[in-house]
Amino acid sequence: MSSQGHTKLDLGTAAVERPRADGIHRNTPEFVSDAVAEMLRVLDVPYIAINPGASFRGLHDSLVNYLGNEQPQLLLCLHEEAAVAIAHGYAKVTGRAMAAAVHSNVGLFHATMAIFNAWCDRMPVLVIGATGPVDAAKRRPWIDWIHTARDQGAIVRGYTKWDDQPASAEAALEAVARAFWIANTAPRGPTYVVLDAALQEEHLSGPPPLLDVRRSTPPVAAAAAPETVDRMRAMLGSGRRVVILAGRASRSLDAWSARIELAERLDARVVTDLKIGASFPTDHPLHVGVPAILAPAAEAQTAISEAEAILSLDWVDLAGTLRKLPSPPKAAVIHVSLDHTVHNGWSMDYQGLAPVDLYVAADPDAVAIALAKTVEGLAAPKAAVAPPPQVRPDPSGPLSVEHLALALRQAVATRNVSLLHLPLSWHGGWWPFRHPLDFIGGDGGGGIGGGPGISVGAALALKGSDRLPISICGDGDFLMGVTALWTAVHYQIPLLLVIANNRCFYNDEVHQERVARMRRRPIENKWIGQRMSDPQIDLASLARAQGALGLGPITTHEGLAPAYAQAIAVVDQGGVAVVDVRVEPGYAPAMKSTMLDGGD
Ligand SMILES: Cc1ncc(C[n+]2csc(CCOP(=O)(O)OP(=O)(O)O)c2C)c(N)n1
Ligand SMILES: [Mg+2]
Repeated sequence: MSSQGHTKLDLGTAAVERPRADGIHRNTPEFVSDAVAEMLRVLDVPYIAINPGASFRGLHDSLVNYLGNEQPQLLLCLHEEAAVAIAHGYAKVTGRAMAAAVHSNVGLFHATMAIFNAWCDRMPVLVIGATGPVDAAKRRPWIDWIHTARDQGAIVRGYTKWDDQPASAEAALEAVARAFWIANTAPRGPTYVVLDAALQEEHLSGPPPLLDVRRSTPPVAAAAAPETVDRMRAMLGSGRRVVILAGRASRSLDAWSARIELAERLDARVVTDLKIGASFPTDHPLHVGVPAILAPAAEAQTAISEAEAILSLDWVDLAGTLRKLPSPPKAAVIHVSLDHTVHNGWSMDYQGLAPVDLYVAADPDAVAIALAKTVEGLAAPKAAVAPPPQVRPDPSGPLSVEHLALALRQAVATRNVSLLHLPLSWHGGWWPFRHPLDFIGGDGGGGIGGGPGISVGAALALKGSDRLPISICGDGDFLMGVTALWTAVHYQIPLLLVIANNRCFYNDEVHQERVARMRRRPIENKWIGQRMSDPQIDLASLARAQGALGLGPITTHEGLAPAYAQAIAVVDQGGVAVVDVRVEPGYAPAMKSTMLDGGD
């Protein structure tokens, strides 16, 4: 078995938690868990984020004392939700799964929120779980019994692509390889393998079974047939008014450039979405409206209504987007997606059935590249020059999220920045995206608390690149996920996290306002059960408690620039910095009106 060789391990992180060299037994696997650990190395799994548990103590020992805690390296997390969120964030940048190991049933219960986020985001994560001995005769009294369940996979089966509980060494190796392969095959998503504690700790009866990983986990081609590409070109390229809905995409620069080429040759208008990673330059003259989290911006909706042909490149919720337009769309609709292959009866994240004239079951990146080639001959119409980004700092009045954003843009000046998370109060016009790594998208499942962990995992993947990793989280999101920062500090993963701290679960104030209006009750009471005041929570102290630099609360316009400068200097030296900015509660008008109109 040989390594597939994708991984470049970072030395700073790898230097943390080295086992004693004389304790390492690298040569011959003795136990089933040694063989499983080796399989993770052969699959080139770089890291395994964990919170420890006796149910996988066999595997834990093998990772440390058989493999020497490298490839994969253990990343200790303070909560299983953080472990999976870190793996999710890593996948958002690299497109590949790392592993997360969670304790028998109880650890999995903690992990479920993050698994659901990764599922809805179609991001690969290899989740390894464990169970107390399936053979009741081998269970220790009490604890092994409460930590054994008949069908753990049932807990997550509705939002994983595949799960298994193998019963032999041979089956365990195949299960881990299959889980990794399925997770990484589009449409990507989390998979779950339960390893019986007794099986892990068994002596191998002979050499571990051989599995040809290269041939058992082949890349799956998912391109469109040439005649389908020709048909698409005919539908799009005959002088029609085209709108491209640039949905889920990889971080590939080739696919990014292909989408630009395609839009320019077709003179198409392009719409993007803040739920997912950047898929098209948002200040390109063909980009219409600003990217939004809920419904597309008004200009984008008009363009979609008036289009004669719509090309949806795996747009999230095509049905909902088309249903909510000001006037019904007249366009012929092409939808490029593989998503239907993972729709199931438990989770409705598949959204409504969209009216589609040509459904192309193929990878949207591959199709964009193929289509761009077919339109090469078309003369690119002269596009208007992009307007300069609007910078409207209004240095008066209380601090808003817009102030937070504009001062941050000024602080980073011309540096390459990756935005790893954005709060619900964000407005897509505040920060242009010009590269696929400029923004990696949201949490996927709308599970608050994912922001810090996803950001740490993404920052891990970006470590050593020229990108300044910046995450902006709501205070509620930060509070639910704050301990993920300890993992970043401990493993020397640089990250700047800015908190849009409105001392409130403000999203739900908007909802209480809506209910009060509908019922003609006092909207003045909307803050009750939402505001985190009396006492106000000292978020910078929480950051410092994890070992990060914690600055704030910043309450003045003048305070922003020096705090950002100090924080960025720490991040440049490999540290983690958190800036707590006290902002007024409020959302961009478009966001609020979509919510009040019946959106989430
Ligand atoms: C796990 C989870 N719990 C509750 C919610 C409901 N919810 C949606 S947004 C939100 C408020 C988030 O607060 P914060 O991150 O501070 O952002 P703000 O709304 O204040 O801008 C809540 C509680 C959720 N989406 N996920
Ligand atoms: Mg808040």
